[in-house]
Amino acid sequence: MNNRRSFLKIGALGLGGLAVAPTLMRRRADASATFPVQPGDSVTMTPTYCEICFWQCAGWTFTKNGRPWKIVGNPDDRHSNGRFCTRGTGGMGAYTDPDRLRTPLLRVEGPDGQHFREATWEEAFDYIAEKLNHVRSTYGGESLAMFSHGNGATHFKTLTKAFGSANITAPSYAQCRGPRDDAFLLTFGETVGSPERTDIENSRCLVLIGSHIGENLHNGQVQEMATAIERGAEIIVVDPRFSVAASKAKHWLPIKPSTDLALLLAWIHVIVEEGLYDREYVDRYTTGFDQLKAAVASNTPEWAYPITTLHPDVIRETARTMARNAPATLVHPGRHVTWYGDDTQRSRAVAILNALLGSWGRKGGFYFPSEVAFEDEPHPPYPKPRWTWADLAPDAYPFASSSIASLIRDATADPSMAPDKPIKAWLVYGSNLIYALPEPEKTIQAIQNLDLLVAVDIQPAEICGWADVVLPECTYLERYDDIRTSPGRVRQIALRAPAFEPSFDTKPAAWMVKQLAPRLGLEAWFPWNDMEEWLDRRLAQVGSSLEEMRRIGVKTLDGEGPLYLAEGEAMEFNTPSGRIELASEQLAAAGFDAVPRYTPHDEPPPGYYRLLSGRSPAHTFARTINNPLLNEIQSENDLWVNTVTAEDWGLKNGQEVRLRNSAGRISTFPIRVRVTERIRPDSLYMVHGFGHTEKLLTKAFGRGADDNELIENVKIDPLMGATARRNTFVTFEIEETGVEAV
Ligand SMILES: Nc1nc2c(c(=O)[nH]1)N[C@H]1C(S)=C(S)[C@@H](COP(=O)(O)OP(=O)(O)OC[C@H]3O[C@@H](n4cnc5c(=O)[nH]c(N)nc54)[C@H](O)[C@@H]3O)O[C@H]1N2
Ligand SMILES: Nc1nc2c(c(=O)[nH]1)N[C@H]1C(S)=C(S)[C@@H](COP(=O)(O)OP(=O)(O)OC[C@H]3O[C@@H](n4cnc5c(=O)[nH]c(N)nc54)[C@H](O)[C@@H]3O)O[C@H]1N2
Ligand code: SF4
Ligand SMILES: [Mo]
Repeated sequence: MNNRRSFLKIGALGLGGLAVAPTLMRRRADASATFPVQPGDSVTMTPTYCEICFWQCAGWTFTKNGRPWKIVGNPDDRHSNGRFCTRGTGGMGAYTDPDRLRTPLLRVEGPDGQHFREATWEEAFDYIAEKLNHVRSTYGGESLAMFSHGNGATHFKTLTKAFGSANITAPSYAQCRGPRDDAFLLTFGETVGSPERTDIENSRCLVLIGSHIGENLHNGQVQEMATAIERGAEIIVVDPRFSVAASKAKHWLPIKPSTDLALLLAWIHVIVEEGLYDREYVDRYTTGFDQLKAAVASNTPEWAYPITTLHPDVIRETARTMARNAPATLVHPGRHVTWYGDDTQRSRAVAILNALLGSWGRKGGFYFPSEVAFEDEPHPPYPKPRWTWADLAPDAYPFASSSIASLIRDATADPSMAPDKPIKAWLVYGSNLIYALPEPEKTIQAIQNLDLLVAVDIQPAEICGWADVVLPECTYLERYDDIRTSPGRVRQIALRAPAFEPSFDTKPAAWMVKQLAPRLGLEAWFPWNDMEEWLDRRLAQVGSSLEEMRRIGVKTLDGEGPLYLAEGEAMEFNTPSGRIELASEQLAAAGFDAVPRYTPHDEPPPGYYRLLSGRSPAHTFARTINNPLLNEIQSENDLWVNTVTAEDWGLKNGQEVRLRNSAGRISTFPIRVRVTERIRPDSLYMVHGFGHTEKLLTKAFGRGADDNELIENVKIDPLMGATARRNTFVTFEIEETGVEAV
């Protein structure tokens, strides 16, 4: 207990906004017993940006006498404002975890079947090169697919393109924010990006539809929400569960899950019918208003009531609250939006609602971000692939703006989908596909069809167990990576530099790629010796240098654009009409609804409940469960069960149950029940990422349950191919007591 407290306390000190200059650091340290630096201690601080999630906060890694000490936010950084979240503060645990991968591993055939043996890097690279060269000469370079998540993948992506493949993908599109991005592209001609261009801190009314900010701990966003609340913003939360965000809200709308589109259409109806929309904005910037008005004419709050279970008075009152605060009303677009299969259309409704309120390009709504872009070093042109992922299902998903990881997986699993486009090798960098893609049995089936699976990871994640070759990467605290350039209110760059030498026999991805490239005849694409040289040249493009960035960590460059539209400013949107498209001709032309239309989703069979999932503030997906610092805060997930449901089943708080989905699949591990009023009786909830099956993850193995193995009835968004995962219906397996439902 004590340990846990003192760990959080270091984080809390980070929250105070630590001075970055070493001298100031020391002065503070001397003045305060909470910084136990003794005279003669040697303290180093090295800039980094966090890899524990994809918000990429910039901070400083501190060592004391050569030992890991702490990580704190960089006050100059607009992602963190000098404060790291719980997970980022616990990032040191990724470095100290004794369960880390230590050396390359090769799958070999022995007398007792297959096993891994430790290999040298030379052996690993030679093996990979032999297999990849064979794939290229037999099938073509296109037959390599790369899955990645994380900035460390930069050079592996270059390698994949140079090899002749455009099949580069990530679960952050079709399993995460793809539908939102495509809906905003269709409506405004631009995506909301990451970090989102949401002007939360200036919002006077913030509407969160399932976005559980506060548990979803994207740092700057949480801080902005706290600021907005302090300034008196009205918060409206739509969630079947009383989330942390709901506890800060003026209105909590405990919607029946899967019916949000009906609520959105009813809100649009009220705003249109009561004339509450921003007329001048709608006239100046939008098209399709009349079509929208006609389409939502029957979507009254009374119509939405039996669908959503939300009272018409509440729907009207919240719509008027939004209008009263507009344009500083932000209907948050969400991030993880792959829910029910009509997710792009639901996100379209969110975009349309924002357009009616005039919040796009307005203070307190969506600002216009600025970004830094680096030129690549001169290199030979990439070979032009004869086919890409888009050709795997040429007639499907016409609005997919990015590659669909699940489609590439499915085509690998079922080569008859595209017999002349075989996928024969996977390079998986920093993505535990067994947990990130739904229907893991399909992922495993796909893997059976491969000539080669290479997994690059820092820990023995489940995907490694399926690999032919496992390449152990050193953690983000032990390496350089590409410069962080993500968009924001200002043009900022951040450096990640190593605070430690790589542990064991681990190496950075950049080094791996440099060794592999010549074995594949691709060295011309990597005209540098090491990352220091590469970064220094890259930084010169913006008048900086590695030396400067090592000193300051974060740099704000000139040249940011205006954040908001000026009064009456003309603007051409990047849509076919050049305007914000309330009705979308593009969608109509492709046979889809020009204005979103509600259609009901599947209902749980009797005795079953809808399984919902989300985030814990202490963890990121499946990747941090084994981190010793974060595992100490939370080592397993629990199952939220409404009091009434618990009574029906005779369930007690803390009791262990397994779950069975409607296809009969039973969870591998049991999960503890949390009896609570904070969730609707028709739903259950758990945090994603637990229930690990890999024994080498000693702290994560068998703790809690894995939502992903239970996901069934996956619906694919016909517009862009996202895999919706909330049509999963589960019931309780109570072996221990044999209690039956009453
Ligand atoms: N069932 C279900 N599926 C989901 C989600 C869900 O909520 N439920 N969420 C979806 C969403 S929103 C997203 S964005 C995706 C996330 O999908 P992923 O990012 O693929 O998530 P993880 O399963 O955490 O896998 C990350 C892997 O990267 C490894 N790793 C960590 N640091 C490093 C590093 O520095 N270098 C290398 N080489 N590897 C590293 C970790 O050990 C881990 O194996 O998942 C999606 N899938
Ligand atoms: N701590 C932490 N923070 C994270 C991450 C992490 O792993 N850990 N991951 C980051 C990433 S990549 C992403 S994409 C985001 C994901 O975070 P978000 O985009 O905020 O959330 P979701 O996972 O889509 O939604 C979870 C919430 O939706 C509610 N919900 C479930 N069904 C419905 C429904 O039908 N209607 C409505 N209105 N609500 C519903 C759930 O009760 C839950 O509160 O989080 C980011 N932040
Ligand atoms: S939000 Fe937290 S985990 Fe994510 S990058 Fe920032 S500090 Fe790291
Ligand atoms: Mo995500």
